[in-house]
Amino acid sequence: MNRYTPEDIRNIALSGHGGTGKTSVAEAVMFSAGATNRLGSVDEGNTLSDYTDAEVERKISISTSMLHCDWKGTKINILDAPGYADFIGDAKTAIWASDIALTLVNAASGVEIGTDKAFGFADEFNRATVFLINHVDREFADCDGAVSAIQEHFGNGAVPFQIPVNAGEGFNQIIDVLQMKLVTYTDGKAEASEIPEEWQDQAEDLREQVVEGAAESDDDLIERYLEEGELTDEEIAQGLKNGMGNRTLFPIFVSAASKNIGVDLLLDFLSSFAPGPLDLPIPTAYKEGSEEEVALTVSDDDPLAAVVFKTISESVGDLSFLRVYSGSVQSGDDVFNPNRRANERIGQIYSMSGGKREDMDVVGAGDIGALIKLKDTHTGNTLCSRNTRLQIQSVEFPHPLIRVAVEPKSRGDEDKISTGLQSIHEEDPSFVAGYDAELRQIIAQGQGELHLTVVFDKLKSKFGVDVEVTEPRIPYRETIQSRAEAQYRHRKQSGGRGQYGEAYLRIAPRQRGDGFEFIDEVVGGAIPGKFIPAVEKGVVECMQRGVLAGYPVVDTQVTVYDGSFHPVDSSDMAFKLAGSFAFQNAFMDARPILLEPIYKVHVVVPDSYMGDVMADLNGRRGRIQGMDPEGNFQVIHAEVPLADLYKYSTSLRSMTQGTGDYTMEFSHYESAPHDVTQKVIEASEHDRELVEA
Ligand SMILES: Nc1nc2c(ncn2[C@@H]2O[C@H](COP(=O)(O)OP(=O)(O)OP(=O)(O)O)[C@@H](O)[C@H]2O)c(=O)[nH]1
Ligand SMILES: [Mg+2]
Repeated sequence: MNRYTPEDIRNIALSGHGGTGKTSVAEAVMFSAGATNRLGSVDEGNTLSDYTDAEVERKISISTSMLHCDWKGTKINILDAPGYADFIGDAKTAIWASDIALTLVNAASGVEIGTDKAFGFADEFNRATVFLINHVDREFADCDGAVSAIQEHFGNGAVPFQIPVNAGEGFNQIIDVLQMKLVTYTDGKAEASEIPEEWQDQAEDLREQVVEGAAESDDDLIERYLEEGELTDEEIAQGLKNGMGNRTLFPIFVSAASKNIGVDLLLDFLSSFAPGPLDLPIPTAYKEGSEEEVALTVSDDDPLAAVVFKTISESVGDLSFLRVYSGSVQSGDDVFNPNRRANERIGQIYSMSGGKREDMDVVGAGDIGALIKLKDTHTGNTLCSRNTRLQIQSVEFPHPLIRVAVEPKSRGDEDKISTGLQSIHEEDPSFVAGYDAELRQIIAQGQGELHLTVVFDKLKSKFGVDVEVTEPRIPYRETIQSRAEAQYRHRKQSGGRGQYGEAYLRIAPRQRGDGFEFIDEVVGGAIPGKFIPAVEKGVVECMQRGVLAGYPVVDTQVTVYDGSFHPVDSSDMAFKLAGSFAFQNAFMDARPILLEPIYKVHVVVPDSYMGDVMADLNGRRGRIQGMDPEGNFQVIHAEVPLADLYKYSTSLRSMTQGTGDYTMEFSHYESAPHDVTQKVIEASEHDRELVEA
């Protein structure tokens, strides 16, 4: 395979809302470039990119696929990311690892939550955004509406570079204003001709906007443009690249990807005008273990600096997708992984076309490739040269939105399940799992139910563990509302040495979040000083076990103020028991209550769904804190008890037909209503009976 220099590489992440046509674009690109001789379709389940069984079955993308082809001498690397919210982690890392976020917009639906997310990620990582309005051949396609929505959301830097002449059914003509020509598609062939008279004015107007957009990328250019009223082709090209690179210009293209209309024009543009690895800022690298920045240059001759942005399991073993920023890697190289402090030996390298692999000799600066069977390298890790140890900051993975409890269906799989879950987390950090000692459950957390289903399928196929999924317990807390006093004497006389210890305790509520405080007010040696820590230990153990329903007691002040001892029979053990039981007695007299965790929830929905979403939040005992309009969306801020958020992502998505999105974070604890408390107490009694039986 021929080697490409960095200026001849374009790294493109296909991004945007679910179902906008990303995989269809990837297929059309590969077909147009002659990298495949059949235009596959998502509906028939035969695309290069959606090749896994789960994707074919569901007709959606689940995991980022990597594809590559040659377009007139430029190497096009494509990362076809999933659009569904459950797989947002992959969408984020694909944009992180690319230079251009090609963000698809459905001509009939306009800007959606997924568009916003893709734009936000590109902004975060300083990547170029190019919009592609797809589905232009749909009956209800409204390209003007989509352009306005894009401009309303993302500003006037978004400029149409094309006019769809006959949008809607039968769509087959595009005016390209950069080259000022009309392209007509018939039976898979594209033919260029003069722009018809009636479109001339509009095309010229648009061209002016495009040139203006190019000029505005740079002070010198804008000056020249204002003076001369025109720019040379080279200046336009430079201006376009700069404008996209510094995110002042966001070109808008049109297509009907499933019919392979428009994709060739897009490729011409991206290969000739869009920024490549040399034109965009390289992520900051730090000297290993320090905050000292290391400047990288995009050159094969420099020491290696690369990141693993994705890990997939294939029949041959795990493949790590690598983006090289500086230097190069080849098979047999010894490299270093600073995140794991591990050396790695590079084995075979592949270039991918969805599920198909081809051997690749070397991944040079600016390029992307797949490494096989690295020993100890996971998603987000840096690989660098052993001599110049540096680390590139990894992306922050999205916080989980859904939590469930899992247990293996067959006994004896406990070890396998934790190894499996850990390994899946390392491949996909947007999935998190671990044993929660307080809840005594393995809690698995992800971005949505489908995400978790995919994870559990993988757990079964790769690690041989079948799991049962249940609703997780809620980490309630117990506390008191008033002061109380109690005493307990522990005394035992059975044969040999006896046991004796007595403690008097006073307990009082503290402010929420102030925690536990222990005060020793014993005077005159009623309890000898050496036994006081045992009393405290007894109290603490009882608090951890909980009194009301088995949840930890918080925000309580405990004062030991009196007691008695026996010169021979007293011991740490006896005072621990005295402390523990005295606390338990006092607690029940101090108007105990259950506290429940409350989460801050921010829901983003289109205006039209706002009423339904608010009503649903009310039904979940949510308190609406406020609302902010954001374009056509409303952001609803609410506080909702965690107990009522189980599978909220699923409800929200079905309630809003996939257009709603939310984030949640722990806020505080507050007292649970009586009926909830009663239910929790009953459940804990039931559990206790089961354990005792
Ligand atoms: N009519 C029409 N249908 C299209 C076009 N592009 C894609 N489709 C259809 O739209 C559906 C979704 O297309 P995909 O290519 O899977 O969309 P995607 O953005 O990759 O979807 P996810 O990866 O799951 O987010 C499929 O049924 C495609 O055949 C288009 O331009 N016109
Ligand atoms: Mg797809």
